[in-house]
Amino acid sequence: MSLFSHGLRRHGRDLLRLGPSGVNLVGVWGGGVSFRNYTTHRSLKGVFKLGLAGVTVGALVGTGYSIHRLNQPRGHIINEETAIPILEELPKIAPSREVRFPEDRSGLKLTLFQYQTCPFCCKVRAFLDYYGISYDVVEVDPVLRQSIKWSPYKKVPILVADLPQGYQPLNDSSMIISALSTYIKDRKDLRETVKCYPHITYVDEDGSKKSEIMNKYFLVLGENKISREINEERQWRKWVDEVFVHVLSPNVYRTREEAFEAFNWFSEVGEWEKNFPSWERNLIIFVGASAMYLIGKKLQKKYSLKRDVRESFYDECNFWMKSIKAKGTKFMGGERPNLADLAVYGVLCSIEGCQAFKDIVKHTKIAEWYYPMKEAVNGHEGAQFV
Ligand SMILES: N[C@@H](CCC(=O)N[C@@H](CS)C(=O)NCC(=O)O)C(=O)O
Ligand SMILES: *[C@@H]1O[C@H](CO)[C@@H](O)[C@H](O)[C@H]1NC(C)=O
Repeated sequence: MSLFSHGLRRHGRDLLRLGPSGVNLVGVWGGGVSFRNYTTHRSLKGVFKLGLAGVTVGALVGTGYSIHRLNQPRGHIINEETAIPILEELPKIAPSREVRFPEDRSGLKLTLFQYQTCPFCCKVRAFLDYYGISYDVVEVDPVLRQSIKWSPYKKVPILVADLPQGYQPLNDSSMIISALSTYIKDRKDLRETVKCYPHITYVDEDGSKKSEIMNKYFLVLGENKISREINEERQWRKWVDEVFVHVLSPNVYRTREEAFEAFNWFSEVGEWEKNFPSWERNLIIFVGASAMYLIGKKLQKKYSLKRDVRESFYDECNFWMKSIKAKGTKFMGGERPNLADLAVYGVLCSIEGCQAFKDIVKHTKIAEWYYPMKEAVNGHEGAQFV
């Protein structure tokens, strides 16, 4: 019997299939990789589940919703009830940590279910930190995922707002940011705002059911002030989700050495030493880094990156920096960051400890924008607008 019996769950596309015995090592979907269902050997199962938990943390694989994919012919849209649920109760889960800003005037009570180095989770944290909005963090175990069992949506980040009407879960990093931005700007009832982001469900070309959130880059503003800036900000946010994140993984896991370095850094920021015994941590790092190295190669092809993937990374960074230069401002948003700045920054800071990051700092002008951004986010410079 093979150790990895039917492999790590997949979604979207198989990225690594190791032979007919069903050794399907890694499932990649969304932006993440999870190691699940990998063994039928009962006694080993639990051990491996635990041991491999956290590998997703390093999963800097692009989202399943790539431009590539969106451009492929679609199946049909299913007309389904898209009532957006609100919960009366949420299982009592102790937060892993609490982020508190004394100056927070948002009046929001938020819990972020996340993986520490998932780029989409970093994006949401960049937003909350910049605006100085307090939140609790629940670090989700990427294999067992008990702490999000209550949710029909199976990815992270999930943000839960404790509202007078109940607990309101918000799915998807971009939708979370749009809904909260609307709240900051108009102080509109968050529950009403959330209703403006319905899901459409469709069957894609290989017959699997998919769900997408409509309008996720749109704020729900009272007046119709569709300016050039708003349009531009939207386009860039979409670019981050559909293009920019996809250059990350092949770069972070470009060589075996880099993959190992990256996983060691994930271990550090994810406090794996605290969370796992050392043999387990080593196993995660070994299996994770080896798998992600191979997956990186597949993704390079899938997203048509250049042979030297760094070139593609530099290209995208240069594209971003040139566009800011053309505006002649400090940030894309002007003298202050906008949501596009926060999105690019959030995704990039998920790889700050990796060689790929050092290389873009060295070979592009990204630092001229990145470090002022970091200062703005860590200094909660947006707090005055909340
Ligand atoms: N479009 C989503 C993508 C979120 C996503 O793909 N998250 C990954 C982690 S990086 C995930 O949860 N994958 C499923 C899993 O690991 O169980 C967003 O922007 O929030
Ligand atoms: C979250 O996702 C679930 C499952 O896809 C869906 O039923 C629910 O309506 C979503 N909630 C929001 C606020 O979008």
